Amino acid sequence: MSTTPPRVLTIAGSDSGGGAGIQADLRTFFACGAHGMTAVTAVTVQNSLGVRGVSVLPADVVAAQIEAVAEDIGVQAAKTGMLATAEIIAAVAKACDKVHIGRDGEVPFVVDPVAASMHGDQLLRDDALDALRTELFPRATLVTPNLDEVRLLTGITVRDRAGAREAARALFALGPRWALVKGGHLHDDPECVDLLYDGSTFLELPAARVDTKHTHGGGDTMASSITTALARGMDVPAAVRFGKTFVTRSVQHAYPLGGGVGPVSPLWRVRPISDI
Ligand code: PXL
Repeated sequence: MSTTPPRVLTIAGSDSGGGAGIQADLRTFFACGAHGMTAVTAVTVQNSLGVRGVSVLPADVVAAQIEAVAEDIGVQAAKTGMLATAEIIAAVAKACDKVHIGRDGEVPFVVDPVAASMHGDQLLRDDALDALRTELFPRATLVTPNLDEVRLLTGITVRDRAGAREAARALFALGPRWALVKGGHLHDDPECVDLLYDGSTFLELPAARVDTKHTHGGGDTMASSITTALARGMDVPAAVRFGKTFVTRSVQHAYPLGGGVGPVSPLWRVRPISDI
């Protein structure tokens, strides 16, 4: 017998191609030494070329998964990914309140406001954006939008580092304790600078841009590694620094897959079988 590792929960959609969504979250949790649990929201029919279909689960089934694992196994930190509909968002908010996940409960809660895939496939219905803003953001310990999601959520188009500050202020005004604006989509910037804001102090986190098109699941991997660090008791700036390093290394180890976009890979943390 050994010690039970930190238990972390992802509330997210399945990517049949194994690169993003709950599959990315689980492999990141594992690579960071945590026990991963899932509340599945939707099943995407997907490969490296894009999303062919989406089947959304009933909102009460999503809530029941959260409650089942929280009541028995316990959750040290949780994150959200693809939530698909306003009904699911409302059910997640209610279930999280019940089991004390989120801002006024004891359990750190990372809200990654996934809206679309890299191919532009919609993963969140239009009418769900408002639910994300009003029901989940005020419960979040940390929100982690990319620049496309920033534009959808705040109306601000970020073009430079000053714009990122304006966006961080607007996100913070929606109620999370911390907002992280991820600069990876500013393709003209030779660095990927993320900006963390707690309502008073800005923390810039730069990393060199990696020259690869294989970045599927990058946002999920970053949010999951941050969530695991929070479960281990790190504070938010330390957890975000860890997540930034973890995702940068995972992008450096991204690999081609199928005919399209390959995934970032946390496999750099795992020893090959021959090393046993
Ligand atoms: O990387 C965002 C994301 C999250 N969840 C699911 C996805 C994607 C991107 O494709 O398919 C299920």
